[in-house]
Amino acid sequence: MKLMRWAIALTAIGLTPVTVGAQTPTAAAPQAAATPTAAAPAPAEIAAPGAAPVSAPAPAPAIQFAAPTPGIGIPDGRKGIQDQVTEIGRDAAAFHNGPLLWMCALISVFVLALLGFTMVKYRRGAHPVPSRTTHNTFIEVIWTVVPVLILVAIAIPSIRLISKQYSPPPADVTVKVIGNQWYWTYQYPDHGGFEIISNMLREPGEVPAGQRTRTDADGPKLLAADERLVIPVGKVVKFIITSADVIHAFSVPAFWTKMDASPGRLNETWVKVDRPGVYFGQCSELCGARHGYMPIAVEVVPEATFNAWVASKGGTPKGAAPSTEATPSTAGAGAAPVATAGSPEADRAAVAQPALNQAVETQ
Ligand SMILES: [Cu+2]
Repeated sequence: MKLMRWAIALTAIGLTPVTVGAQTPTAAAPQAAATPTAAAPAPAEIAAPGAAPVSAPAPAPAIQFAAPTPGIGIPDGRKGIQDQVTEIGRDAAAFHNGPLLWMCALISVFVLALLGFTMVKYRRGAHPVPSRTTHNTFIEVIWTVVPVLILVAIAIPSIRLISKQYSPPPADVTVKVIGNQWYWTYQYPDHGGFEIISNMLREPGEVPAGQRTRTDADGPKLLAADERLVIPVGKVVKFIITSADVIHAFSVPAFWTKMDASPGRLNETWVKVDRPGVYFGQCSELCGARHGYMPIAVEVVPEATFNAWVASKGGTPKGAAPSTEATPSTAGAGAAPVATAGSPEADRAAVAQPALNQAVETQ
């Protein structure tokens, strides 16, 4: 009888942690397994091993990343600017493809025609004695005033566009984007401060067996990333952009977004994407040996899906008290505050971080 009681007690002790561990929201996110935030167990779960299973919150579902749409948000061989999915992008692309290109073409043709006309008409054979004309007030006024008018015609819509880009509406979502050699870190300060580390996905055969490799559902070669930057559709998303080491540039062509990520400096840009989907970009500033291997994969989803994704990463809805599970990564160089960039702590973190980087590991 005594033996039986011991057996029951031991069974209870052995089972309890397993039951509680299975309820962690982070465990429900398979694609997050590589991130430190997902791997770190929440302190509350460790502190209460005996909690009744029924009183614990249900695990938040992880979202499934969508496959990219051919021709949208990815290069597809067409020349020119990618199809734009933001209002500013559409305005800018229309301005470029319309008035600007026409003006460039007309001016080029006019100058070429003028050159050809002069070369033929005033060639040495036809004009053995060159003209001694040095000034013509009327023509000088024309060639000064007309270019000025052309530049003013270009400047007015350009300045209007720039002013729109630099006067963002109040942000619904804020994402801090940190460039690292050679991967991206995305932090969500308004959603509990959780952090995502995004590495390029390598091709099958390029990494040791068992590691995740790229599939067509992830995106094209060199653009697919293991973790995507997820933002809600139709919402104003503010990007605060900086770097933990050298100058990078955060660029997503379909959003008309390109902004330098400079160490010790916070640059800001914003987007309001009106179409769900997957959009790819790349670091657009030469930043070192693997500059070409730090893609940006953005997934734009409905707000409900965004909230589910935030919960699956241990985040909280905007404005809610930070969850105890949303412990920002302390391992990443990106977690170091910008103000301390260059400090011994930041240097140590920068050295330690590449251990998480699949690209560096397999270099
Ligand atoms: Cu870079």
